[in-house]
Amino acid sequence: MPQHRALEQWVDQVARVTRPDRIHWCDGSEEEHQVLIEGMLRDGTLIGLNHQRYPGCYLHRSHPSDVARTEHLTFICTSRQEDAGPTNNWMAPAEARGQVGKLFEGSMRGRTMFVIPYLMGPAGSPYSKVGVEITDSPYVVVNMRLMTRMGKIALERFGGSDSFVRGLHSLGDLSPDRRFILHFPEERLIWSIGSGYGGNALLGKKCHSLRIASWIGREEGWLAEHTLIIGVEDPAGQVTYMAAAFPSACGKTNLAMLVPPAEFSGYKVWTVGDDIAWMHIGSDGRLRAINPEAGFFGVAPGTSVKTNPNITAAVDRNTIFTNVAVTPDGEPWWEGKDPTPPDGLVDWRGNPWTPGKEPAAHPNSRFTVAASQCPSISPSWEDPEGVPISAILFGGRRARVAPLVYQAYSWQHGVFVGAGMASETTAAQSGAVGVTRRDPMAMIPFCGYHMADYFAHWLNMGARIACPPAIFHVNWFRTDSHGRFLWPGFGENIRALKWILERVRGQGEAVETPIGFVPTPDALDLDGLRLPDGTTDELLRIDTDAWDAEQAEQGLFFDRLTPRLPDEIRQEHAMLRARLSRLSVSVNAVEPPRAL
Ligand code: OXD
Ligand code: MN
Repeated sequence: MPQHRALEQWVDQVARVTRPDRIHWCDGSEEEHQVLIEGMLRDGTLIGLNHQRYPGCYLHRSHPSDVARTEHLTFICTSRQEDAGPTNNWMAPAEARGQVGKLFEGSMRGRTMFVIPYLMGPAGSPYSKVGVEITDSPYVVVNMRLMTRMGKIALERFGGSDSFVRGLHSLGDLSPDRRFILHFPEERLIWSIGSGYGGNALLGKKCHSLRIASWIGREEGWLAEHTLIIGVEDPAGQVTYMAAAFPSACGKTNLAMLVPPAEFSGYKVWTVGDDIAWMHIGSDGRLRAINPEAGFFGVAPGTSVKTNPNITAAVDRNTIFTNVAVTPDGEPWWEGKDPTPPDGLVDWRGNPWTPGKEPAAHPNSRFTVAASQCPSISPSWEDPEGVPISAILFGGRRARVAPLVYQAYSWQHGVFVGAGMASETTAAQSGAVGVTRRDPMAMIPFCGYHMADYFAHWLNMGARIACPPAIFHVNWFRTDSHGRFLWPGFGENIRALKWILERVRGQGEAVETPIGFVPTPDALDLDGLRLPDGTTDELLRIDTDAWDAEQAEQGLFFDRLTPRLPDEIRQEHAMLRARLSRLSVSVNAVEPPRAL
C-alpha cells in the first residue's frame, strides 16, 4: 500500500515502542468481526447473550475501576498552556511524551496490535474526516466498527494523504494510576492508556470528534458540538431540523428518538444523531449538521419500551452491552427496563444480585449499536451536505433555576445562554453525582481549547451565517419542593418542541422576561396531559432569588476566563443582571416607583 506511506511509517514506529506479538490491519468485514468475537468469547472478554431473543448480542464486563470517562486524567497538551485554558487539564507536550511515552513501552507485548482506519461522517461528505486508531483491545475494534465507518471505506477516502488524526490506545495494565487520555491538537494526535471505557478508548468519539475536531473546527471555521440532531416533522409533513446540546446522561438519546404521545399523532421525530454534530456553513448560507458517528453508545439504565421504544427496538440484535446485569435466561437487564427486576439476576460485576443494595446494572452501563438499526433513523442522516439547522437547544439538569423552555433574544444572547449553562453531574463521568457544575454548551469536558476562545468562535460563526438558527434553552428536570419532577419528560417533550417549531416560524406566543422569551402558559400545547393545578406556572416561573444566585455564579465562572472572555459575553451578562434587578425591584418593591 505505497499510497499510505505516512500511515505505515507511524504504525511501524508505534510497533517498535509497544512491541505487539502481531499487527492486524482492520478491514471492517463481517469475517473479521466474527473472528474477533469468537476470540473474545474464548478468553471471556465477551459473554454471549440469549441468541434467540438477542441475536448477535454480547455482554462485556469492564474492570470495576474502569466504568466511566475520567476527566481528571484527561489532558490537552498544547505548546502554550493558555491555549488549553483554565477549564482543561494541561500537560506540556514534551512532558506528556516523556511521562506517558514510557507507559507505552512494551505495553502490547503478548497482544495483537489492531490498526483501525475510520471515517467520521458519511462517505462522500465534504465534511467527513479520516482517523486511524491503533489499539490492543479487540473490544475497541468491534465497538469502533459500530460507531464509525471503519476499514476499507476509510482507506478509500484516505488517498495518499498524511493528514489524518492519529489515535494510539493501549489498555496498559488498566490501573487508574497509569491512566492518561492525552490530546495534542496541534499535531492531530491522541494518546490513551490504561482504560478500555468507551469515552476514553473509542478514540473516534470524544477524543477525535469533539476535543481534536473542536480545535480543527475553529481553525477551519466550523463547529464540533456535543449535540444530538433531529428532524421534527409536523402534520403537514414539513421537517424542521434542530440540534440540542445537553451534558452526558441528560437524555440526548431519548430526545433524539422521541415518540410523541397519541394527541400528537401528526408529529414525528427523525433521528439524525444522538451525541455529536459537526456543523458547517453550507453553500446555501445555512448552518448544516452532519452526525460524524455511525452508531449509538448510549446509557442503558432508565431505557424502556415506555421511555424510548426506538432504541429498545434497535438493541435487540447486533448490540454490545457493557456492564449491564443478566437474567437467568441470558437477557441483558438494567434498572428501569421493567418495573420489577426479574429473579435470579447476575449483577454487572458477575455476582448474584441482592435487591435493595447496589443497582444490578452499573449506572453508566451502555449499549453500542449501529444507527442504521434505529427505527426512527432519518432518511437524511447520511446526507453528505448535512441537514439545515433551524434551532439550537441548550439544556441540562436544573432542579430550580431554568424554566421548561425559553428562547434567546438573538444569536449573541443565545451564545451567552449556552456559555452560562450549568447542570448536575451524572454517572457518565467518574466523581460525585448530582453536583451542579458550569458546563457551557455541554462542552466543558470536550472542548479542546480555551473556553473563552470557543465562545468567540461561536460569536464569529453567527456573524457568518446568513440565516442563523434561533437559540433556546430547555430543562426537563425542574422539581417541586419535595424534589419530585414537575415535567413528565420523554415523549411529552414534543410539547416544548412544538412551541420551538412555532417560534422558528415566527409564531408561538411568548412573554419577554429578563432571561429571554418564555411561552405564555396558553402557548404550550398541553392537551391531554392533565398536569396538577399550578404546575405550568411553576414550570415557566422565573425564580428571581435563584436567578440572582445563578448570575452571580455565572460571573465567577466568566471571571476565570478573563482576559480572553469576549466583550459580548460580559455585556450580555451585565444586561441580564440589569434586567433581573429591574424585575426583582418590581416584584419586591415596597418603595414608591421613584425608587426605580
Ligand atoms: C457519552 C458521554 O458517552 O457524553 O456520550 O459520556
Ligand atoms: Mn456524550
